[in-house]
Amino acid sequence: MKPFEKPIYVTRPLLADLSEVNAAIQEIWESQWLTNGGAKHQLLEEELKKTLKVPGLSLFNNGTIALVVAIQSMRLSGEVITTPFTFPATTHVLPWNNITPVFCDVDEDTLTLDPKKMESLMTAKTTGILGVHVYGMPCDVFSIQEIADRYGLRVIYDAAHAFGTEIDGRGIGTFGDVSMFSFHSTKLFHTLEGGALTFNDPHLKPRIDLLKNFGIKNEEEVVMPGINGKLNEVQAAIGLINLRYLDEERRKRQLIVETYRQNLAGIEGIKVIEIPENVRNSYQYFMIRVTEEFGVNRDYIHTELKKYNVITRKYFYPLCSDYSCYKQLPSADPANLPVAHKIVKQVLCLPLYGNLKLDEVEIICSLIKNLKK
Ligand code: T4K
Repeated sequence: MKPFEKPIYVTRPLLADLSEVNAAIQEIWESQWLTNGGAKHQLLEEELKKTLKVPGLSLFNNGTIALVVAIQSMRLSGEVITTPFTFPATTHVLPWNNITPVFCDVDEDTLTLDPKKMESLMTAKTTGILGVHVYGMPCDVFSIQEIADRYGLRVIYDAAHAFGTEIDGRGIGTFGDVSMFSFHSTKLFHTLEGGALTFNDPHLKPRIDLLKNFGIKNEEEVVMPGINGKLNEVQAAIGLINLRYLDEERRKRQLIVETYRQNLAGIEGIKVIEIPENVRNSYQYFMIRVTEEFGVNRDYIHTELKKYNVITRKYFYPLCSDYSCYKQLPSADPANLPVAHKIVKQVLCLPLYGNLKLDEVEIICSLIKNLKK
């Protein structure tokens, strides 16, 4: 088989028709209102509340700053229990808030926080749980809430991958105290860079909005040490346009995922991510696990596919607990994280984006099958 002429990346951003973008920018220019909670910002907040089925939402300039603010909004301190199997941003927001991350192992099937392993990690300093709906797969939100209630802890979810994920029709952003969504260009729904916090408690909105705007209450009062987390009007406009393309993008991705599943079914040593029946998929990533039975390992597949111009990604290798800045923490000891250490060597995200052609998906699957020993 010949390599693809152009690289096939793990993802490509949804690009709206440029004429729509130009028209929106013209409107913004005419209004002379470019940022600081303008009309498009307000409209996008309202639209996203409906799309995500959440009662409260605040937009941000990126998901990471949103998560920093989520922790501030909950007044967390001391130690927070979190997963090592995630993008660096999830862990990093804790030391940015003077909090020590306490790594908890993940569940072998969902690859999210394992509630059964949480209680042994609690200390008098524990104030919260920070879970990640990795690849849009929901954490065990019910068990986590039960534990949090018993110990009086706050629950924050990193839902960066979970735009549109629902459990039994309930928006994923309604679980826990606060959830963060990322609207980075690599996400199914994006605003170039951007993000949001969602919450059920209506009293949180003023505090979160103050925290993202320097704590400025009015011209003469600054009431808390806030940061600049604001999304500008051009980004909000891109978001409003991209919302029009959302259903189409989801449908295209669904077909691609089905094609992968059909073509990879029954291959010994390739496990495809299984989203439970009562869960609506976010179609953010298509992850496979390469196990021993395949005969060659994940890294081999990753390298070989590159030779054919297929650029897969080992999201999320290495574990955050193995970064030089965290590996000295007691909870980062591999003995505490056996499942995470096992699965992190197996995971591989294959290309998934609306414009990926189904015959390209079939070729990628054939290339993988040909590598089996
Ligand atoms: N929590 C979790 C669980 C996350 O996954 C993330 C971000 C965050 C928190 C933080 O949210 P933000 O602060 O970012 O809103 C990318 C994204 O930059 C990052 O947002 C995302 N997760 C992560 C999973 O993926 P990289 O380092 O893999 O990006 P990069 O530049 O290698 O891009 C991946 C591929 O996407 C490229 O090979 C090609 C394609 N691409 C990328 C960009 C930026 C394009 O085609 N066009 C583009 O403009 O992190």
